Amino acid sequence: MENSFLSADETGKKSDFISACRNEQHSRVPVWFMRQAGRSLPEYKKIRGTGSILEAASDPERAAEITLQPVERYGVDAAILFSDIMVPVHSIGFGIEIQPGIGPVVENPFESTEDLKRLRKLEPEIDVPYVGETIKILSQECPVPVIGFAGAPFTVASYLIEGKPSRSLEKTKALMEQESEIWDSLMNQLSDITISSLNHQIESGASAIQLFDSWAGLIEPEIYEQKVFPYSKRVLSSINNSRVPKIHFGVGTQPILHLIAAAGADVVGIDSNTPIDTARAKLGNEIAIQGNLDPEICLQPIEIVEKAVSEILTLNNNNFGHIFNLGHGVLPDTDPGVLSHVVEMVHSHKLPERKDG
Ligand code: 1CP
Repeated sequence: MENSFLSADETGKKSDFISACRNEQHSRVPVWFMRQAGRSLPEYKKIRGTGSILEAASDPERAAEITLQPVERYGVDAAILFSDIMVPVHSIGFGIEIQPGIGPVVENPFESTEDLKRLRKLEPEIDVPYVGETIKILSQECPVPVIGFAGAPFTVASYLIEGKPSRSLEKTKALMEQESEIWDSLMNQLSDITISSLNHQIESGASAIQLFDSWAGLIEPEIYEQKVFPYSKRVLSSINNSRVPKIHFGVGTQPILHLIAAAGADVVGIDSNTPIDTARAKLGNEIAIQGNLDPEICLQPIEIVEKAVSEILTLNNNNFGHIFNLGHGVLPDTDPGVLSHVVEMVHSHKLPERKDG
């Protein structure tokens, strides 16, 4: 299926989000929030059901409705598919559960060569047909572009190896440094799975994709460059449709920002510790930037939120290549009213006409 949100010049169907991804002229700063779906919204809790998020995500009608909820509530400029980065590896039977309040838990974590046999190629139409079906429903019903996504091979590998959420990533670091061959095979297999998953989402109608390498900033820059970067680069360069913008995001990536861009991103997602002007000084003005309001600030009094939003808009200096977002995902205790207010504030900031045409 053709995705319908190409740039204004291509279809006449205008999207500020797609224009900003391409650093093209538009009048209003686009905004969406990572983890905007399925978090604190009362309407989500109502239809979420009691099973695992993996069950809710595998029901296309319900997953499409959850994806649309933040679009309707906040008026954001993009929707992100309701799914999870662990869906592809779960679907091929690696033995993953997503436990409420914890996150992905692996019954038998990845340890040795033997475990490579538990991975295989992803056949999206057979393994995750519901992802395609959800996006097809959204192509009809969603008024704004739908962002498909995947976890980058490194971040997914870290969950498979650690077995549960971890911020020290000790086992992952040990494997990548001491078992080079196993690491390469694991990363190659995960890259293939990620590529199939993203291309399937694009073929089903996703208008942009985001590669989440959430924990890329937890390893040393030199190690990132040798052991992680080549695989993310392969993933991003294997996207079949060159017109679909590619967003590449991680937390704590300031020291490796040039590599996050060089992996093949059209948009670099930055966290809240990397001021936009610092990111631009490193990356230049051609590449678009997404971010970066601190999600913790959204728990503060509204005046503090307003000040932080204005500061980001000021630092952006009316650059067209900016998509307003948080520096990481929406925190579960966030008042939805605060996010609606952020959207109003961002939208009320008008961009001037581009002088260079
Ligand atoms: O807006 C959305 O919520 C869209 C759907 C979405 C996305 C984009 C979910 C649903 N998960 C994700 C991506 C995801 N999942 C990432 C990348 C983004 C990020 O860095 O936050 C990561 C690291 C995960 C793994 C994961 N799944 C965690 C984090 C664990 C950790 O290490 O801290 C958690 C808590 C989950 C469960 C999950 N995924 C999604 C939801 C709504 C939930 C909560 C559980 C539930 O409601 O049952």
